[in-house]
Amino acid sequence: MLEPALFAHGALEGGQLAADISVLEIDRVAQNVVKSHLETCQYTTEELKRLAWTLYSPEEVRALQSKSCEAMWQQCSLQISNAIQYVVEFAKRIDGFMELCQNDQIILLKAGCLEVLLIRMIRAFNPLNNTVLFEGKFGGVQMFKSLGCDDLIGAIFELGRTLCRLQLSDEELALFTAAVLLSPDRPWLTESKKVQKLQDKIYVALQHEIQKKHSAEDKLSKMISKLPLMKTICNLHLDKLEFFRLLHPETAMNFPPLYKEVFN
Ligand code: CLR
Repeated sequence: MLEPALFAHGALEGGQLAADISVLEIDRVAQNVVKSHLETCQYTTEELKRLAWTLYSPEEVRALQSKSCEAMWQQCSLQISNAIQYVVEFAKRIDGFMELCQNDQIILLKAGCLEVLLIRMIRAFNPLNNTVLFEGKFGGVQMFKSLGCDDLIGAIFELGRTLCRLQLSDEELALFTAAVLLSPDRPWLTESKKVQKLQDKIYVALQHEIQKKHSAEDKLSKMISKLPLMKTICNLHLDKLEFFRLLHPETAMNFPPLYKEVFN
């Protein structure tokens, strides 16, 4: 469903679309997207490298596990909310995004920001010991036990592992997240043609970037093949949130405003 029109029309193979967009323009797109990503990625690669082996101790993990479900949801929504702010800033810096009507900007961000976060997660994910960065330290799935969402957490970690296997560079990550954000098939878009044009250019730039090292067709299709799992995770998250709201309306009311707005 999220498969770019590029593939559907065979434009990538034929070079038809690539020919319409000049090399210069593609370079400009790539530079802008990569710069925007690096400016808004929350943690530098060096910072993450340094943190990678800062693990929660077993006692700290136990402390997290014995928190109430409400307290843990509150903590997670705060972290997610902080991370979303950087994704919003990323979107704003992508050439063309601010030229879309405000309605479409909001639709794209609401629909795409969790997917972008899940892709960005690989920077803060250590596949060697299956841990993720949470509030300054790395920990495994057990950390999130008190949420009572083992299936959701399991799916997020599984995605982390499979995405890490692709060994995406920051450039590839930047362009992939931009392409996901600029998905023309989000419901209720008013100018999806404009979004499509932006996404096409980004996918061509991504293909160029991958080609520097690999066979682009192969890696790009592997990247795109992870989109359905991301969609599943987003829907599962919404289900869990809805259920949580029913059980704990007061806590849900006090979730960070940005988290509420995006997942209302
Ligand atoms: C993703 C990449 C961002 C920084 C960041 C911030 C918050 C992290 C998130 C990353 C990864 C997923 C994460 C989240 C906080 C809670 C969430 C660890 C590293 C876990 C999977 C729990 C989700 C619980 C839901 C029920 C809300 O640049």
